[in-house]
Amino acid sequence: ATQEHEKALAAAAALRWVRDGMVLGLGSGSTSAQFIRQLGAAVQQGLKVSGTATSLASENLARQVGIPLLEPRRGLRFDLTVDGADELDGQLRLIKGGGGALLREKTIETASNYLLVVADSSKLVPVLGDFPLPLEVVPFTLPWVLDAVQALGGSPVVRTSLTESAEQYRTDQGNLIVDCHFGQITDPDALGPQLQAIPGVVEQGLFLGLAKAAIVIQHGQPMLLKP
Ligand code: DER
Repeated sequence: ATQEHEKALAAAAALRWVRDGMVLGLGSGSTSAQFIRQLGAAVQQGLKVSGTATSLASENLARQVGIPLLEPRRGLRFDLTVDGADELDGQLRLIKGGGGALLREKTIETASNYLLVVADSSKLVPVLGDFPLPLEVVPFTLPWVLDAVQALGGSPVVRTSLTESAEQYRTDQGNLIVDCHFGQITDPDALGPQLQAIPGVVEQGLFLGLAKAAIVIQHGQPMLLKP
């Protein structure tokens, strides 16, 4: 199956987890976009759900397909969040942030009772790290963040805009993204907190202990993985 078909398949399998009345976290990226579109169709058929998106792009799409949206408010928690990943390992440790949405994703997913990851077959890896680890960084702090990443053994690259190649990419919050090439990350549980501790790093792309299950396409079929 093509990667797009696999993403649609994973999204359809995740949709079966949604029940009337649920408050949903809506992920970011192309797999989540498939889920949001399919969820919108279900809402048109009468499904009663509401949700909060993990990026402005997902918020715009959710609004477009008619999913009732909830503004951030105290005490707001999510019954289920469906989101993609750039990489996941057998313990459901994730690298996320390929789409630059990692801050809102981690915020919503930390406030969720259940994070269900949806992934095509390319995402499941034995060891995290082939995908460069994204950091969201406050612009002023960039030089020192780059030094600190290098001191931790990473090769940091400041992400440039997809359109104006000279421009630096900016997140929904106006921060920068630094993609860090560490090679194989043998101890993600140690590296995550080290990156988080660097002044100016607003969020880092290791999502540890957050995903409760993952729907991963294997041999063209959606498989349910648990840690
Ligand atoms: O940026 C993100 O965290 C996205 O969820 C990303 O990890 C997955 O994007 P994809 O579904 O387009 O592969």
